[in-house]
Amino acid sequence: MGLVDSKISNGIGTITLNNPKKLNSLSKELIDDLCSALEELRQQGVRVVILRAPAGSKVFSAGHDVHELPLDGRDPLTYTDPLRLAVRTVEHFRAPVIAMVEGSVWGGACELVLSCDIIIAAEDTTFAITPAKLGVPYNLSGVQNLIVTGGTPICKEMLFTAQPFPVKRLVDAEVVNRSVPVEQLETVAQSIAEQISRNSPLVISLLKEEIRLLSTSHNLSPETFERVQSMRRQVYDSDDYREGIKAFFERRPPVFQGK
Ligand code: YXS
Repeated sequence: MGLVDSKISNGIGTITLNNPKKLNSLSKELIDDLCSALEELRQQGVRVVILRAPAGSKVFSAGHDVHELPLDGRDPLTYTDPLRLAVRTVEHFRAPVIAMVEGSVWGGACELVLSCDIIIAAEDTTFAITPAKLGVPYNLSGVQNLIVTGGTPICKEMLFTAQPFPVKRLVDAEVVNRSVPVEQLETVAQSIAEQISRNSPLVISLLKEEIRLLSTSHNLSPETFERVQSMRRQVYDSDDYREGIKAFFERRPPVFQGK
């Protein structure tokens, strides 16, 4: 897997996002490598996986690869898009995934981290959920994941402001399990992984799936779903969507006109 490193030791898998020149942005290539690494660890029967970036990373992940956001009228976040696939793969992975986070986390990478089962972060970590800044119409399952794992109040503030939030805010809101001094990050994550690896993998796998089903059971009528989809199409067909992406590449603040 070129853009991720993967290893296994004593039933504990470790996957390291490793495309620093692109700030671990979640390109299709990186997501394909991540999903392949998880599948390989599943086949080897891991009890738990730690997902991390290289030690000392200033950026854990810069989020969705903006170059891969379509500008031809296609929905940027459909069911089969890489970010959606990555989140589902983590959510459906039979064993717990521990996100061991340092540096800054951006956009869709926040949802990927929040889709993990346990989040341990260095004290100077920040999280910025940025669709409103880029003009991207975030999708229903993504918003649901954010409010289920993060809670509506802080998720609304993060989504509407699109600003970096210090991890302390997310710990206080019980979104992140623990923040620790960066020099303790690996020890704490490894210790939790070892505790999990000593327990029943069948029970843990069942518990993970029960929690997933109970926390996301939602009856959305087809008409409501279609109405939201038409709302999302208005966004990704808008000038603002193109402006958000154009401004990113021109390294200037976007000027959204609301159309
Ligand atoms: O100019 P070069 O070729 O060196 O490339 C630059 C950046 O363009 C590139 N890069 C990215 N390329 C694709 N997708 C990205 N998300 C991305 N982020 C960065 O990496 C090279 C170095 O970036 P640079 O010079 O800005 O580094 P820096 O150290 O000054 O700043 C690091 C960041 C992460 C603070 C800065 O790059 C940044 O703000 N990146 C964008 C973070 C972001 O807004 N991500 C959200 C992407 S959209 C997404 O995830 C969802 C679809 S949504 O928007 O809905 O949440």
